[in-house]
Amino acid sequence: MALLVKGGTVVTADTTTRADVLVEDGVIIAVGEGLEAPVGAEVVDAGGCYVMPGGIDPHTHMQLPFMGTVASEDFESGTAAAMAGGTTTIIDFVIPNPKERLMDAYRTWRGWAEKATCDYGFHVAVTWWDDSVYEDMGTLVTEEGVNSFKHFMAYKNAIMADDEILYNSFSRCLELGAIPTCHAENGELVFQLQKKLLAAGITGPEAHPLSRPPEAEGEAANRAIRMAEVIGVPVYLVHVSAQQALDEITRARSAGSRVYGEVLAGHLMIDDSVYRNEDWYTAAAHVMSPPFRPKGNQEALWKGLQSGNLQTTATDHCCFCESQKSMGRDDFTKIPNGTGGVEDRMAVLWDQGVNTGRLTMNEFVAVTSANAAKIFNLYPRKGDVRVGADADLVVWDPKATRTISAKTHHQKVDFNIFEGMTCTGVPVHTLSQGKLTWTGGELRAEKGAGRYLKRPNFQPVFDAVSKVNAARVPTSVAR
Ligand code: URQ
Ligand code: ZN
Ligand code: ZN
Repeated sequence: MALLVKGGTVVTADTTTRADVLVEDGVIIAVGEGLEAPVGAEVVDAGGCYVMPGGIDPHTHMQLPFMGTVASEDFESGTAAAMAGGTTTIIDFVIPNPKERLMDAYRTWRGWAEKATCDYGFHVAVTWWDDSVYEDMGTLVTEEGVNSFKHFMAYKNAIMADDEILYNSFSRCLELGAIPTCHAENGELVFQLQKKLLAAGITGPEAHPLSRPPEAEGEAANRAIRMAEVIGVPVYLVHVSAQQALDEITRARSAGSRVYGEVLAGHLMIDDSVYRNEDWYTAAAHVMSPPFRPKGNQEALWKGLQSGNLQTTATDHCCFCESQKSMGRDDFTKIPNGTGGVEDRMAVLWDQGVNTGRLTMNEFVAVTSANAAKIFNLYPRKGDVRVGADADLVVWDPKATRTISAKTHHQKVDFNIFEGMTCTGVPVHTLSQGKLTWTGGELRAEKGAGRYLKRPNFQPVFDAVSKVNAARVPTSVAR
């Protein structure tokens, strides 16, 4: 069935044009002024609104088993909430336990995600190493359309990847034309600081940021980047939260290294004062890693986006309710790490980015959709408004407002880190695969309608990059 989005202004990462958008069978079939609606077509009035590519959140953890519990948001509720906020694609994470075959974990997560209501992909974490990991990475790239592998440099004695794993996995990524991504915190340093704080009797959530100083992130960011530079592979750093990590990315990029950085909407707007809130749960609800940082880091991260040294925004949507966070009431290291935001990312970034002049509308589209599509090889199927692209669109009313609250959000969690924030500029219609899934305040998400997205590898880019880098690292000493 055809649907015509009429009267809007189409905003992509590159252009701003008065145009109608005609969609049919889940794809965009025409973009232009004065399009007529075919007989029987549904018409969406986009007058006074912007029509943008649906948001892509490259970092979510729906129903993640973690720290002795399972994240409260599942693939059905989390993808529905995403679309209520204008996001139409998520890239989630398969996180094998050490010694668990990657392919087994992948099949488990694929089963969980079958109930997703919007399209989704998976990064796969490398949490251990042996020949089977090497083999499964190959299968995932060549047969399952996985082109990105995650490495947690934090979480010692759990899923932490040490330097040996990083070296083996980054090297395998280069062979396969896949991109390594990293949670960059020095896990050993964090582990030792956690022990020291507990030994000193500091057990509350205020200890969380003290155990994860910016230096722990800056060191790991540099280590991941240097490792990638020597091996000759690009690298993507997730949830960059501190100036110190951004500085490492900026150095590497200005030296021509292919390094990408992601920033969370929360880290752009929230500082570490939340951990000193006298209400235990309010402080614990903000326990995530890397932690919210001291004032000053937020503006530095905005400058990272404005300068192009950070390319994508995400949420790291990983929700735990009060009963779950309370597992750490007597020991902050047992508070499940994670916060939400998949429904709020686009609106808070528009309000604090576009309305303040930090970002143009085109840059907004780049950092909320197009750049993630390009980096993870979904572009232009996703991340653009053009004929042939998927009909994943958001109709954005720049004058409408929404006050964010856990009382009204669609996320399955009893806390919202953006509680009370009033945003000017909100999605009034969201289309996924050409169907209205969010319209007039009504959520029409359909369980299981989401499709798994295969993401081809980057062989051509890697062939070029690896030739350049191979020339830089001698593999034999001239006699
Ligand atoms: O580290 C992550 O990205 C996962 C485990 C979510 N939790 C978090 O605190 N960021
Ligand atoms: Zn992480
Ligand atoms: Zn994460």
